[in-house]
Amino acid sequence: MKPLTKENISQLSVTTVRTLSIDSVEYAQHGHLGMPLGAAPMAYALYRNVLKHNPKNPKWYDRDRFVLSSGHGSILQYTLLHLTGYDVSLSDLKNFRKLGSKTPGHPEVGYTPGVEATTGPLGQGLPMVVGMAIAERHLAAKYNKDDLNIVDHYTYTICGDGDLMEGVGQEAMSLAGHLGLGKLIVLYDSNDICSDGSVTDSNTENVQEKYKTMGWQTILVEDGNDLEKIQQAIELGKKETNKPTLIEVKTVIGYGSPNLSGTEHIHSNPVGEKEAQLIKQQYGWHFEDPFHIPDKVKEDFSQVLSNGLDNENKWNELFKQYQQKYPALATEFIRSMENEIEINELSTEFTEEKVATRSASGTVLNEVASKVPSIIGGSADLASSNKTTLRDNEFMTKEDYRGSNIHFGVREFGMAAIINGIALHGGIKGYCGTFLVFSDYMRSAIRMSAIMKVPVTYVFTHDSIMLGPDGPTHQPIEHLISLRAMPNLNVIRPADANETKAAWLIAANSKKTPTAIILGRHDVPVLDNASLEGVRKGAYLISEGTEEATGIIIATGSEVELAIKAQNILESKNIFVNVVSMPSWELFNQQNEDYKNSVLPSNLDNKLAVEMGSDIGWREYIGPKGDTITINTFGDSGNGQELAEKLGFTPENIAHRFIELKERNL
Ligand SMILES: Cc1ncc(C[n+]2csc(CCOP(=O)(O)OP(=O)(O)O)c2C)c(N)n1
Repeated sequence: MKPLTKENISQLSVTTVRTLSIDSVEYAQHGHLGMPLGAAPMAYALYRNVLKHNPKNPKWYDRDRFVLSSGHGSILQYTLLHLTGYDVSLSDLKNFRKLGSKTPGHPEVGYTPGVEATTGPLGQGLPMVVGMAIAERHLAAKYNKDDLNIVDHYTYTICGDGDLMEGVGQEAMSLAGHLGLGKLIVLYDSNDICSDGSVTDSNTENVQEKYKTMGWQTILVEDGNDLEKIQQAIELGKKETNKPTLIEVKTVIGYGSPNLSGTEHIHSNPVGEKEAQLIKQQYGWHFEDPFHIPDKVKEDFSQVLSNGLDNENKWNELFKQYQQKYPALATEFIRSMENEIEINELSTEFTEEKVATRSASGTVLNEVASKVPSIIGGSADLASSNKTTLRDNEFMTKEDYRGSNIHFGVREFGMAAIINGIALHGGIKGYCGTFLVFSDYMRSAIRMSAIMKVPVTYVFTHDSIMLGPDGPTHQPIEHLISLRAMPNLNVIRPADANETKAAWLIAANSKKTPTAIILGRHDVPVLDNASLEGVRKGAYLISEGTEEATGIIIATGSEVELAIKAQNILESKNIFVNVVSMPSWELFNQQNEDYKNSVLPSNLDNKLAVEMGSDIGWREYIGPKGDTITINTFGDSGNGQELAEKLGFTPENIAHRFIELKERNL
């Protein structure tokens, strides 16, 4: 690498990025320093010279998006946010990794102005930028008119070796190549080192060749300190409009550290005061005070603010013209970007006697799409099973991004993480679907939706052993409780078509909480008393006993039908029970005690929960003397109905088990 000289103002700025990173990590006595020291020049090039952004308005619609996929190098991003004038102060840098700070351990969207996505789980930054780039192309295709390109920006990320080793990154990059996302540029911080040592201990593939075959333009920058070459590579990336670009920038991890650079020993943790001094000496840094920013550097970065303001003003002018020419579209665009579009009601009527909730979902989703112009989504190659296709819309292709349907291919994890990126971009409501059992593949991305408060919708069909012959690998058991265990995720398992409609209303109007709608494959009756208000409250009395109830059968999804049939059997024996449909634990938990007690009175001991899934968690609702009919083993291959009977999911057995429970509690 060329030595850095402080004569050059850009180099001095890069050095300042490095020294601020050193000081912040030393101050915190925690954090990853290796990546920031190696990748500082490319991050500087982006923030100082490339990004179209206005630090004073981090929400400007047409800003370039940047995500630090190597989230462990967060201090690099915070340093640049500070230097370029975002609302991140020097004391925020000093509070790096402290409780309640704007500078958490990994970048977290919503906490730090200028952070577009939460990163840290390696690999997931890549699908999120792919999602953002898809969103940009889709909105551009939809809203840009004549020469009024109101949506016209690039998406950038810096990723590391770790990101590119993760499967989820590869799923997303493969789709990005397929869709020809020409405005996506990935800078690959190629330092050959990861946490445990050399990348070659586990990886020998030719990264560039690999992504070339996936339809990417690839460029090599041999010296990660060469700002000019980095800049040129980015320009080449911008010129290639039909392919996404991967720029492999060769860097040295922990650049400048005489004893640790180029090794895994500087990947994480502070280097200590002595080594920190040695690194600064190596840079020719003569300032004694920590967190020092030379005036020349401040001046250098001040250009970003004036450029940003100019760019945004130009866009404002453009948008004014657009508003004059296309007022309705302009309003729709703003409302979509602000996520203001709400649905008051859905008019779909279900007149059939029986309909599978997955089919009802498909019908309702299409009505939702007719009311929410900004909805896009798809399935991981199971659209016809998940009923996720928007019938009046095309599929998105490389040639035409207007389609609201996306063929995600068999890439569940990538799909979910891409949907997060699409939603984070703004302007679009995202959904995606697969079988419930494969939610495990997507779990980390679902968790990221919940952490980031991104209100995407997951459509999970084939929700129980009732799917039958595909057998235990396809029959979900622990999945419901596993999803319910996740904070800030609404899990809704509707009992019938009308509860499904309610679930979609909740999902489509959600502002900060993702929703998992859990749907069945087999037909269930359209129930008489299914209630939107009841679903909103998570649980409600769907069928009242004709005389004072001696107990309650609580059921979810398709088991509500069985519970109501069991209620009838019990009534024929003069035993009266109420049936509670409980589509969502999370929504029920949010109700006040009076409501909860009115639905599940604490003075009624005989509570029997019926659900084709694990019994974990039901005790809270059935009380100390209640019981469950659930499944705590894997299922079996065979006819779904026969399997259900074998496992006790029949009205007769439910009635029988209730009588047993009642007698036990006498
Ligand atoms: C999914 C996931 N697995 C493991 C980690 C822990 N981890 C953080 S950084 C890292 C190594 C990453 O290597 P690289 O991308 O080369 O980063 P560099 O060493 O250059 O900083 C690991 C394993 C993580 N954050 N996410």
